[in-house]
Amino acid sequence: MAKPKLFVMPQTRSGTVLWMNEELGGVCDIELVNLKAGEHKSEKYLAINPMGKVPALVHDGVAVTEAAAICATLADAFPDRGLAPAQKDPNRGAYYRWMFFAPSCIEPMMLDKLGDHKRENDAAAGHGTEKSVLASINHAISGKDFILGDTFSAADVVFGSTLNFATMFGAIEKSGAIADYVDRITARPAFAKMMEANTNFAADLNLS
Ligand SMILES: N[C@@H](CCC(=O)N[C@@H](CS)C(=O)NCC(=O)O)C(=O)O
Repeated sequence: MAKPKLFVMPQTRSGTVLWMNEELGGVCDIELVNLKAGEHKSEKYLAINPMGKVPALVHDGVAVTEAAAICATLADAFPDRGLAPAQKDPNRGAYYRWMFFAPSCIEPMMLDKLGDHKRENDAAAGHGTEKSVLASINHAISGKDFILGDTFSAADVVFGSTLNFATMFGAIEKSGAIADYVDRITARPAFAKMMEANTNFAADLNLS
């Protein structure tokens, strides 16, 4: 079986899928897409992701975009690594819940906050309010090490990566259970390997 291929740009949301790749032991081939050189808008890349965005995955001839979907796909492709609950495990629902919550609620809330964007009708916004998103984040992680309790999973890669960005950019305060969780997941050896790979890829592309 050909290795899955990740299309990434260092210092972007690609960090999430590069971290996932490291948690799996480096199962993917990596192709750099230089956003600065406009490679994400090339005909070749738009055939993979018409959004013209990274990251993307091609596995067994199928293109997958969206960092969360890529992490879920990779976790299922390598079940022996134990990064996703089995199909019939009741925890599978919680795993999906928080994996989807990160891009659909935390991320838009973060962008609203950083862009000082006010909405007229909070009830119609799928990502709720800053207050409800923060309450949900605390509900997801308080009193346990990881999203699923004692077991680290791909949901922590997605949820944790989003929270790490949100606290780094100042959209969410890094304190209490959120600080403990972010510190815990970013202390993982695979996270450090991803950071090192990011630095090397940035040097390959002559980024400062
Ligand atoms: N919803 C996508 C977002 C991907 C995204 O916005 N990627 C940015 C880099 S962080 C990008 O490729 N921007 C280039 C552009 O839009 O021109 C995901 O979760 O993967």
